[in-house]
Amino acid sequence: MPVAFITGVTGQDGSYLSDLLLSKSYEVHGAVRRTSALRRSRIDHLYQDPEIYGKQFFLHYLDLNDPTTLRRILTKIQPDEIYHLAGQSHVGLSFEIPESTCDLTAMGTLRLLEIIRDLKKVPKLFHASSSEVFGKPDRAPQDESTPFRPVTPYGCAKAFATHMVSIYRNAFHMHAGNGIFFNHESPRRGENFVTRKICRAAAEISVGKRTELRMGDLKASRDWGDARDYVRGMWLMLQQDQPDDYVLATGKLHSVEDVVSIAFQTVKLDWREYVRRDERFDRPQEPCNLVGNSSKAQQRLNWQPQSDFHSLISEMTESEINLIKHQPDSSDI
Ligand code: G4F
Repeated sequence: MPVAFITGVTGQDGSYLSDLLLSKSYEVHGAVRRTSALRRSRIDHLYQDPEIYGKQFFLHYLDLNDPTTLRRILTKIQPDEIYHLAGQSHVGLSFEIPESTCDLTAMGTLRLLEIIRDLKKVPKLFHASSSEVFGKPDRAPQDESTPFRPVTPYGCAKAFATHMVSIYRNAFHMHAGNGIFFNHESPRRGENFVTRKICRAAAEISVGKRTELRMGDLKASRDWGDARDYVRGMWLMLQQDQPDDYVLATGKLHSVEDVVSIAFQTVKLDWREYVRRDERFDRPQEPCNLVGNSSKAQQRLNWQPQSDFHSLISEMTESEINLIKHQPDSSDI
């Protein structure tokens, strides 16, 4: 049974990756932060299954700024593969908390690399990098050879971590690779990311739970894919003989307005009646023209995005409607 260790296991990608690895008979260990608000809903189905939790799936309390604990856990479980997904992942928020964003995302990755380097059996490493490293790129679409020009604290922290992973791969011959992933969404997306925020609002407005949706820049555009395709890419990267960096993207740009329009269409409403512009959601600086070329992953990993943008946004909106239906009304409690 191969052993995998996942940082960020409670997030969207960590939860789908756990599902995937467990279906491939891995023993999966996940790192969870010890916070007062324990939100693990995305992995509840694994945690609450006595046939899985404690047998094939294990959780460990860990903070990425606590290297002694990290070293102890990794020495004990001796993973074959590490998937490093944890970090402060909200780009807008990185302008409010730049220092902790860099500590967790940039230095956290370097600390992990240092510990891995010293392990007796050096595991393979996947690092979740981001299209944010390209910032304002000088070409489109972007691929593995496009220079990094980040414009956000988050993008800068990811650029540092991405370079460090390549440096350790080359200097210490580690099987370490960066997945330079463009935006990827799903019903498990965090609630403060734009697609989930919109799909949830459309669903709530359609059942009369709220009356409007306040939004930042509707003209902003992104290359949005399906998270389930992207975690498959992570696994494929670590199954290669040679470690390398790969861009995963759909190659298609859509605007925030497109997301709004599909979500409201799904609930049969005209979005113009409900969506209001709110400059509080604007960022001091935005990347532009972020659209990826994933030819290398398509050729070498045989990776293809399988879901299309329209059905992804509709699925996310329908999932919100289901969640609302299954949430107990406060009068029932
Ligand atoms: O959904 P977002 O917050 O995602 P963003 O900033 O592109 O970052 C995500 O994708 C990156 C690339 O994979 C990851 F590295 C990162 O960790 C994260 O997963 O915003 C998307 C766009 C932005 O241009 C934003 O300004 O939507 C725009 N937007 C407009 N109104 C809004 C809003 N974003 C949010 N979150 N909320 C709004 O009201």
